[in-house]
Amino acid sequence: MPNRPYVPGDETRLMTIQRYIAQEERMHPEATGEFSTLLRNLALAVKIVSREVRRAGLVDILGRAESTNPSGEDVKKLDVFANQMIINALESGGQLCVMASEENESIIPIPEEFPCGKYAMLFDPLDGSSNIEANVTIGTVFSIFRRVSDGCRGTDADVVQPGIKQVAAGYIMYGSSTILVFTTGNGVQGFTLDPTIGSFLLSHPNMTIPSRGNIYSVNEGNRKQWDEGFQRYIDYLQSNDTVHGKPYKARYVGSMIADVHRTLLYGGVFAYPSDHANPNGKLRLMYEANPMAFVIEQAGGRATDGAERILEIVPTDVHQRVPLLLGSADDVREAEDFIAGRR
Ligand code: P6P
Repeated sequence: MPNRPYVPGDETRLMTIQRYIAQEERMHPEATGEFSTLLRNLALAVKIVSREVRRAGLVDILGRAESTNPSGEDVKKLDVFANQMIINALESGGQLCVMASEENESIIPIPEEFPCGKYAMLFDPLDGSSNIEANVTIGTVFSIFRRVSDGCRGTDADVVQPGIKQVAAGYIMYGSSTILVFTTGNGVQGFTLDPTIGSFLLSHPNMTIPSRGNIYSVNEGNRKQWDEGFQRYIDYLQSNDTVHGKPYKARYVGSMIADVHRTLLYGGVFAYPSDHANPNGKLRLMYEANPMAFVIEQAGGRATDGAERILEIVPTDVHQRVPLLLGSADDVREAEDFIAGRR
């Protein structure tokens, strides 16, 4: 059955995420159904997170949680809720051997009372949460690996793997609508939540990114700390060269998921590069850069640290930072040329 996208109003063409996952499972005779159940449970968890995000201004869930995360960043009440919601929804299903979260310093073991499975999942429960009070788009990012350790309970080795080993990755964006975008290595699919029936419906089948765009997305407030090559790249994008489609437009939300989703749809480049103050950039490799790199590459784009492919970086720590450039392949390669001094 083709992945017929949902046509608003045509209720006979519903391709729910459940049906899509079941269809994918039938295409893999070796599938045991564990992976499908994991995705379904994650979809359920993020529907509840979406509900809380949408009514955050009406219930006592805004504001700080009087704690900081492993990155030393203020934790918001909604961060805590989203983190616990995802852990509670997934720890008992029997598909995971271990989890890791931006909000938790160490790995999150599966409690003894629950069976353990063959997958390990990392997630950023609510990326961009500094924007919550301003009602700016935020989101959840996830990355799933097959376990590498023996035994039942997982270990650090199961969550600290190169991005090329991911079996699935994606994000849920709580924006004007709630959209779940993910890949299992077979292209990129987007599902929009229809709150009237509580289902994610296939709205963006087989998403692909243009080979070149005309938008760049970076925090220009860091300009004076950027390496010289990246400064020259942004100067180049701002040059008055209309024959070659310049100047590019500047768009920066400050929520990675919103900036990456726009880049996926419209093309161009999103960057959080290294700078003199942050030689490893700001974004996290394991639960921000890796999942986004998997999605962007599966959509035909490119994702590097300015030189090396993100997915081939061999990690050493679950919370390590990495410089990130991703988006249209031609744009990212052009940025790399400036960074390397080839232009
Ligand atoms: P800056 C949000 O806090 C976040 O982790 C990402 O979602 C976003 O891309 C980045 O930080 C924004 O950082 O330094 O530009 O505010």
